[in-house]
Parts: sequence; structure tokens; C-alpha cells
Amino acid sequence: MRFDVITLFPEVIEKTASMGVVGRAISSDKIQLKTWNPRDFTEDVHRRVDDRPFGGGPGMVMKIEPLRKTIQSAVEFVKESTKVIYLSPQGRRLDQQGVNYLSQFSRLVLLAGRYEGIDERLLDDYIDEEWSIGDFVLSGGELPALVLMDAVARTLPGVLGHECSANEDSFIAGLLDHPHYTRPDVFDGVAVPDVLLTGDHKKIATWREKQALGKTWQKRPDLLEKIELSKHQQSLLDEYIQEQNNLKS
Ligand code: 4G3
Repeated sequence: MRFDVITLFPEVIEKTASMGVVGRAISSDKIQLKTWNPRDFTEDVHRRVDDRPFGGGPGMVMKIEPLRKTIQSAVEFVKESTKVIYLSPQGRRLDQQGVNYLSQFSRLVLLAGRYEGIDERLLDDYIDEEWSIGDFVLSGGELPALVLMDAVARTLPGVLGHECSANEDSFIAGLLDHPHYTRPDVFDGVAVPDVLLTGDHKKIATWREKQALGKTWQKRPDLLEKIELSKHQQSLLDEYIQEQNNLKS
């Protein structure tokens, strides 16, 4: 999969994307990444990329012409069809379902805005989709672009070490993740759950599913309303709730 990121801060994108899971995906050519700086598409001596908003008020707006040229150059750089995505608080809220949707495209151009955003006419004519990583405002779209790239990259075949680990993770099945433990087997007097030391993989899988259901019920009950539990899952959750009640009384 190919990402082209349009940004006034290409180093932020390149440095961050060079590390960890995404960095390895780039090194092994499972992901291609190129950054595009609108400042390189200015023609005035001052290389201006911002301008004052019509109607007045505080803050600046990204200049329309350098951005249009940057988007067009990025889109035309490879023949492959592409979706042009703008990261903004006004966009569709990104969740794992949205991530899976975006991962079907072989190429995404991500526009990371600065200042108060971009001219509305660019949005209408040059942007295919507007996405948000959450209901808060940041000083730029770079972190949202990195968040989107990371989440999409993890869904691509061969990007995670363990082929199936993306699917077992939080949210993929619509549930929160189960708890994790590592050595030592007793820490601050608290022992690891016995079942995890039995080596009985079937029992461990059942325990983990029950924990995932229980943690979701405790911390994010809204997620349970969105999915249909199997009979088996419902009885695991019932057991979990019963055990919680027993602990309390
Ligand atoms: C456009 C995205 C871009 C308009 C970008 C601010 C948060 C998100 C920006 C605007 C951003 C998000 C840049 N902040 N929630 N800042 O995904 O008002």
C-alpha cells in the first residue's frame, strides 16, 4: 500500500513513520511512503503557504494555490487510482471499521492541514473523503495522518510479526482486549491467573474470551450493544458478571 502525505512538516511524518511496526513495513517495502511539502509548490519569494481569512477573525487559512498544485502533483505521481483524504475535526470519526474500509485502497493521499484549515473550495473539488481521529482539535493534521497510517498498516498482510495478531487485538472483534501478563509470576504479592500457567491452550482461549467480554462490559458497555453475542459468549459473560458479584458480596 502506498501513502502520500501532504504536510508543511515532512520530517515529523518521516521520522515517526521510520520507527516500529510502520518503519519495518516501509523497510520491507510492504508500504511506500512519500511526503509532499506545499512550500515547495509556492512561486513567491517568501514561499507563503498561509493567508488571512475572508471575513476577518483570528488565525490563518492555508493558501489555496500551493495546496492545489501539491495535491495534483501527488495524485499524478503514480498512475494508480487514489483516494484523497483530508484529516480534520469535521471529518467522519475513525474507528476500526473505518480503518478496515480504508485498508482496501492500494493508495491514499493524506492531507495534513495546519492553521485553521483549508479553503472550502479545495474540499469540494480536490478532497474525496474527510476523516477525524476524534472529537478534539490539534495544531495540525500530521498526528491524525500518522494515526490513520499506523492503524491501516497494521491490517495489511505481513506487517505484524504474527499474522493473526491484528485480528485478535482490541476492537477487531468489536470487543476490548483481554488482560496480558508476563514474568514474574508474582508481582507485589499479586499472582498471574493460574489458567495462564497450565499450558492448556483451549482453556486459555476461553479464559481470554471471557475476560474480553467482561472488560468490555465493565469499561465500554456501549460496544456490547453494537454486536451480537453468540450463546457461548453470552454464557461466558454471565459467568464473569456472577464472579464479579461474588467478589463484591
Ligand atoms: C483542519 C484533525 C485541520 C481544520 C486535524 C484543524 C484534529 C484533527 C486542522 C482544523 C486537526 C482530528 C488541523 N485537529 N480530530 N488540526 O482528526 O480546524
